[in-house]
Amino acid sequence: MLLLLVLFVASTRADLEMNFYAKSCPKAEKIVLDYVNKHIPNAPSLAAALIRMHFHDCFVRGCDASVLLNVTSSTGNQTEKVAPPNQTVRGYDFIDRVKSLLEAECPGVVSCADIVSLVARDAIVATGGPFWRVPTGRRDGVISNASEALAQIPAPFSNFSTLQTDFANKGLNLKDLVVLSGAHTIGISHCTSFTNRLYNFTGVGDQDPALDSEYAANLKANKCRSINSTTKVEMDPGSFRTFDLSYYTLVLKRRGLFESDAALLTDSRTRSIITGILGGSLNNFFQEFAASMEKMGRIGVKTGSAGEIRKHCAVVNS
Ligand code: HEM
Ligand SMILES: *[C@@H]1O[C@H](CO)[C@@H](O)[C@H](O)[C@H]1NC(C)=O
Ligand SMILES: *[C@@H]1O[C@H](CO)[C@@H](O)[C@H](O)[C@H]1NC(C)=O
Ligand SMILES: *[C@@H]1O[C@H](CO)[C@@H](O)[C@H](O)[C@H]1NC(C)=O
Ligand SMILES: *[C@@H]1O[C@H](CO)[C@@H](O)[C@H](O)[C@H]1NC(C)=O
Ligand SMILES: *[C@@H]1O[C@H](CO)[C@@H](O)[C@H](O)[C@H]1NC(C)=O
Ligand SMILES: *[C@@H]1O[C@H](CO)[C@@H](O)[C@H](O)[C@H]1NC(C)=O
Ligand SMILES: CC(=O)N[C@H]1CO[C@H](CO)[C@@H](O)[C@@H]1O
Repeated sequence: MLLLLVLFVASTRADLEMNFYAKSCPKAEKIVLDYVNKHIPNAPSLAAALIRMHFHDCFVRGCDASVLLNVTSSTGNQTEKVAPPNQTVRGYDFIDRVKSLLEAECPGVVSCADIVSLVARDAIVATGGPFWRVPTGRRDGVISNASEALAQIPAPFSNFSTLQTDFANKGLNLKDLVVLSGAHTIGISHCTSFTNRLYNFTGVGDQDPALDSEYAANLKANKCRSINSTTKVEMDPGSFRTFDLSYYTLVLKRRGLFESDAALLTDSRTRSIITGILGGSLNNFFQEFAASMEKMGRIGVKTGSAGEIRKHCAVVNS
């Protein structure tokens, strides 16, 4: 009895572990890695989309693949996918294709939440970025709620105190905030995510004084010609495919695209983390990034017998 109880407690409160699928699906991680290595080199911009998907997943109900759930017409539930922060998330079909390979190998064993975590890491590595450890054993959630995504995923117009609180609510500190924001060294943004800074910052047709005026003028003259421009821009122009330190250099030059990037300069602690990263080496940044990503990947995870292993990543099992 006691043994059973201990086993029960252990199984419901289990932690993530390295190579969780070693016995249940030994080839799982290799299948993910091979698929990523085969396809990401042809579509390198997806690496940015996939790490962002992982971030958005973890910030709402923990890393439980709730970001992947479709709106269900029967319940009419508005899922995380349709919340404004997610409208620009891409890569859902990439996850679905990895899932079908894993379902063919070991049906009902590998969670969509682990797939999102593994794919994000492998895709960043495949494009020359940092490696981080991805312990596995996450299970999939059964709830996805658009209003929670809107409330819990930081917005591009978030100020320092909002960012600090949003991250602290997920167990992440100021160093994690600065280090993880460094992911903006790759990828693109739609102009609409920041055109208020160019055209109407306080509602009187003004520009954000925290944004370098030359940079603003350039954006207004080229890619982001109106407040409703749907064009996309590189967040780290010139090296948007390279995972390097240039995001931080831009932020210090007041050329971070979002108010959330600029906000990192408004607090002396985060500012000195930035100068520290720039003063150190890229290797140090990669190590810090790895540590913060592993931490992010553990946010609110469901393990043991919590949640389920979805059959299709876009729908809860029936
Ligand atoms: C600190 C709070 C953050 C805010 C406010 C924020 C906001 C945004 C916004 C508004 C975009 C552009 C979306 C678009 O218009 O297409 C974006 C893109 C991106 N974000 Fe963040 N982000 C934050 C943190 C993070 C973190 C923690 C990561 C990953 C570790 C991340 C990774 C990315 C990447 C890679 C892109 C480019 C996506 C692509 O190319 O499709 N961001 N972010
Ligand atoms: C949809 O909403 C119902 C009622 O609030 C809830 O029980 C169910 O878990 C929700 N489904 C998802 C996928 O969030
Ligand atoms: C979604 O979350 C909001 C805010 O927590 C809550 O008020 C609402 O009832 C939830 N919706 C569903 C369908 O559960
Ligand atoms: C930051 O933004 C929040 C939410 O919009 C607001 O309540 C708060 O006053 C702002 N803080 C500062 C210091 O501007
Ligand atoms: C600027 O913002 C103000 C207040 O939100 C709004 O009334 C005005 O129409 C906006 N101007 C433009 C050009 O969008
Ligand atoms: C965007 O704004 C410009 C200038 O205000 C306007 O002429 C144009 O019709 C708008 N486009 C859309 C798609 O709303
Ligand atoms: C989920 O929705 C997308 C479109 O938003 C659709 O292509 C896909 O087939 C749906 N998946 C499932 C399993 O219903
Ligand atoms: C992938 C996905 O579901 N994207 C949706 C994001 O939200 C917009 C607006 O609600 C939808 O049109 C997209 O289909």
